[in-house]
Amino acid sequence: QVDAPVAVLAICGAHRSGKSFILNRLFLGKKGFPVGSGVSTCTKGMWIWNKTVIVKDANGTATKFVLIDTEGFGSPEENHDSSLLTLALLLSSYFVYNSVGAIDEITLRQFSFVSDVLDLIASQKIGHDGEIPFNVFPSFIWLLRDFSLELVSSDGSRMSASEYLEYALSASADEGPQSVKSTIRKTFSECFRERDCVALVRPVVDEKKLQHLAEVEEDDLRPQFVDELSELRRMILGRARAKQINEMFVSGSGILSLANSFLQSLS
Ligand SMILES: Nc1nc2c(ncn2[C@@H]2O[C@H](COP(=O)(O)OP(=O)(O)OP(=O)(O)O)[C@@H](O)[C@H]2O)c(=O)[nH]1
Ligand SMILES: [Mg+2]
Repeated sequence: QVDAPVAVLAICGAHRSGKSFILNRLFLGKKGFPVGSGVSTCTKGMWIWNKTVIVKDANGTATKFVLIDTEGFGSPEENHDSSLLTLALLLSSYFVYNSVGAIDEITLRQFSFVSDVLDLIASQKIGHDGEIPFNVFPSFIWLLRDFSLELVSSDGSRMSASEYLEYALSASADEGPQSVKSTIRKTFSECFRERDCVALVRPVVDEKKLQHLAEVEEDDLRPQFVDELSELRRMILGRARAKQINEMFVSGSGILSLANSFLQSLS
């Protein structure tokens, strides 16, 4: 029913890593997508919040968001990781990738299939002459959770979280240009030209509260976490743009049609 252009924000990443919790705290308050405290997968498949959420930035500019929460990757239960990641990437205009701790090679390999998605898009000739339009892929933010390492390089100089992401993406000298690692890094750089990284500390210290964060009041969260959350919100609003396909803005019903056609292609 939404006629206006909408920004579509999707979150993906490891299962049981606080994806639903962070989406709620960013946009929906204490109530929102279900957050689970046990070991079994909480979010199944893909959930779209049933209202658009209007968020105003510091200048009062309002953006309408459609929020998408997804099932976590690497669940010991059913596994639809690459289909979910593909669908979330194609539907969103802003993509949040959630992982716990440092960026490592195993997590980066999660993106190796993105090059296959690129080939698929090229073969479907979504862009002119099979060229992939820039805005097919969303703005990207890598969210590091429970991050407690010092952000300093080997020569001791400080770096931002985004510089850390670039460092993790830079290929080392002994990697050949055709190696899997190099391909992932190249594809990553080509697809996500607008990319950032934000590190968040543990929201609380107490283990019991950590298991039931959905019930924890904002005042009981660590001040550093609250500050980092505000910075994250500011960053998202600064980068969020309405979803476009081939220069056309997509409305609410357009998102549904897109979801349908992507699902058919994936099937
Ligand atoms: N250590 C830690 N725990 C968190 C954090 N955020 C949420 N949690 C806890 O992690 C558990 C899972 O939170 P969810 O938001 O349901 O995680 P999820 O990634 O959506 O889980 P799935 O939907 O099952 O993939 C809950 O017990 C939360 O209280 C965090 O930043 N750090
Ligand atoms: Mg969840």
